[in-house]
Amino acid sequence: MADSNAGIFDPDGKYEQGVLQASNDYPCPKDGADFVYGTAGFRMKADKLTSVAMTVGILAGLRSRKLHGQTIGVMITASHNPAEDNGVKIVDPQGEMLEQEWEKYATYIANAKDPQEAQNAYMWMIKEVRIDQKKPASVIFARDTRPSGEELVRALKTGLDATGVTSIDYGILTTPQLHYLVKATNTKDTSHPYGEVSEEGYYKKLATAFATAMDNIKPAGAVTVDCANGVGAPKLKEFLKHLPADSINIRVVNDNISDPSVLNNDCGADHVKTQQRAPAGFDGKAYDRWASFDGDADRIVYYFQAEGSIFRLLDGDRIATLAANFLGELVQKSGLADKITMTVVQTAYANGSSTRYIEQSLKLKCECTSTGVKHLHHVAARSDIGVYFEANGHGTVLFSPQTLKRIHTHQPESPAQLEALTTLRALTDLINQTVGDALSDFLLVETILAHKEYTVREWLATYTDMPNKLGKQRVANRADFVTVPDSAERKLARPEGLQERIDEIVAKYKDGRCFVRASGTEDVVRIYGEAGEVFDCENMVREVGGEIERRFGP
Ligand code: NG1
Ligand code: ZN
Repeated sequence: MADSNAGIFDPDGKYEQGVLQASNDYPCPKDGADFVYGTAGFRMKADKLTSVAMTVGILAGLRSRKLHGQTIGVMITASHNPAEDNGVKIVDPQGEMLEQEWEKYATYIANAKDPQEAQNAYMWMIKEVRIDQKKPASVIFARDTRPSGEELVRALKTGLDATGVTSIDYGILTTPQLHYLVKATNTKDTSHPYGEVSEEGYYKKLATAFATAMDNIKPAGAVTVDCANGVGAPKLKEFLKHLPADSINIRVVNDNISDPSVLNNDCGADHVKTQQRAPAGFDGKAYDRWASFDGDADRIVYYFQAEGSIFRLLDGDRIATLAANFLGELVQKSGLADKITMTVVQTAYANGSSTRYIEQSLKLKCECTSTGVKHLHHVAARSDIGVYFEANGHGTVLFSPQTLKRIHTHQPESPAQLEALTTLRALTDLINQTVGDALSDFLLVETILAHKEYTVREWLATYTDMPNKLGKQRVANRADFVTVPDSAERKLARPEGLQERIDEIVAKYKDGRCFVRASGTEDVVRIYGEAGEVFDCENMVREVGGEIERRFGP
């Protein structure tokens, strides 16, 4: 598995030559694909991505050199997208997403049209970002189960080797496991090591925390997990080997990773959330608890069927509210209520009822950010405890360094305080601090349901979702749709006059809310609406969509 390249210095322009050679081996496609490093890194049809993977190797090495040799991660995955797609994304030293400033450098070097341009781009960056090529560079990488990952790894490795980067190939992992390893690697020799630097260490950390959190608690009954026929399946099974046999009653389905065509096909978190439908192979009886991971296991949603086969979704908003509620109780019961505050961070796609429940019932501060987890993560990191989730099931809970210290040094004044504090401490280890993690979030939800003795019925009853609809519309140019700064994408500044027209339409419907923004991952604009009644909601979204099609359609 491990493999390294000890070359460090470039006194004779060896790396510059390397870039030239690597770009010869992996030339940019002739049709001049316009590569953009977006919210999810580079993502497209896998066969268009080889040259990009090579340039990501070069860039990740530069990023590491710039950060004095701290280890950078590269993950090869296209998450919930179809099997023929793939993606490459860079992970910063604490396991967070690549700094925004560097996204444009990634885009710049990926679009170099020939080897000479690639070399020029490399040398320009050395100057522009002031990179000391004598500094060491270290990168670790992994991929999901997509067959195209093997070729992309070869391309990536070519970029790394060409520029003298020490690298380790971790083979097939979930996205959050790679994030974990990056943080664990960079904190290894510090006073706060994140965990053992191995896949095994990841399982051990979660298993120990889960066992502590569930000490003397009866598990919450049977649960079935749909793994989208992706990497989550083998990794969840591997994790289960680390738990005592009776600690969880679980069945793993959609676990076929040998046939790439079934990956994310009619199954997985994205399918369940967007289609509002159970996955292929669903055989649940009324009120059976099910969960779905996405293709790289960084998203999770829960769901069940109520009487009369009515499908009920427990999405990211539900996980956020459940987690915020439980963590709030633990903080209070531990005697820390006056020392630790909590914020919930959502996007405009969060159901309005969840926001009202957070503010009015849980009495917590709720913030709304632009779409994309890096925005949520950033805002959540400002709080003592920041709970953040996108409605689609990507999210986690962040504990600030001072909060972690408080939780770990607090002296309980009663056995009840000690009990709550022990669970709270375990949760700080159970919850992935780098990124949304389906496996870690799954264990968190299972822990909470067990503690609260909730079935899916009680969980759903905490509040009632507003009827909602997520529509999309193709337009001539989605770049024409620009949102008002600091509006968390809830209002359009352009095209001129459109927002006023949307406001007029929304005003016709009781408790209506509707906003439009350009998708960052698809060539469409998204139209999200909520209203007091289902048919009002449908009509409102249809009317707004019609208006956009008429005036701005392709
Ligand atoms: P876009 O296509 O920009 O709406 C989608 C999701 C985001 C996020 C990104 C990255 C919705 C409405 N949008 O973004 O939440 O997950 O993909 O994968 O779910
Ligand atoms: Zn994903």
